[in-house]
Amino acid sequence: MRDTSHALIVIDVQNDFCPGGALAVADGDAIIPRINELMGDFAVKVLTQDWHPEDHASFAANHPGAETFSLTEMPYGPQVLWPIHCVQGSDGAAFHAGLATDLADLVIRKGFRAAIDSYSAFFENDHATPTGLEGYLRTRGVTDLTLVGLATDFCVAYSAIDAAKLGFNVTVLEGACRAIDLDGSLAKARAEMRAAGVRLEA
Ligand code: VGL
Ligand code: ZN
Repeated sequence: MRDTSHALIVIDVQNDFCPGGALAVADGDAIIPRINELMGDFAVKVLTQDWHPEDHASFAANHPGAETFSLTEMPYGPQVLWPIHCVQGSDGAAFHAGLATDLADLVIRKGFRAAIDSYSAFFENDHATPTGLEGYLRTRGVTDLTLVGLATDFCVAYSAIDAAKLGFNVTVLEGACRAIDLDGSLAKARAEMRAAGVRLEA
């Protein structure tokens, strides 16, 4: 068991990101046994949950004429338009039934404001509005983070980069993550994580 300065952050292991879900990540559920094992190794365990209202601005369906997976410009910058996913209270937004959620200390929800997306567990996509996770971790004395979950190239990468910028020592276990890989997004995310000082391990 690692000491209390080291937290495991499990990103978005929800039905909609697993096979059969609305924004399924290939083999998204394959990481669950390893994540459950890791939860036993860490003193501090946090789960994140993508949690959108039906009128969320990241849904292509809320932009008449826009194609799913196209890019649009939001006041805070470019935004991918996604299929409707992780709607608050839906089965798709629930954690995968195989995930050992009972072991978690904290569940932090993100993406609940209609006008702004939140890939990162720390800041919404304006890179300014905090989720509160930084304060939680700092007040518990956490300095080191290990990140796992879905998807490597979006919510995991954004979270890892923000955490590194905030001064945490960050490791991403790529073997316990799976990617969407949209137009080279995985290669780009890996390069950006490395540049931010994130350690990438298997
Ligand atoms: C995610 C796209 C939209 C993720 C969440 O968890 O990586 N990706 N919402
Ligand atoms: Zn989302």
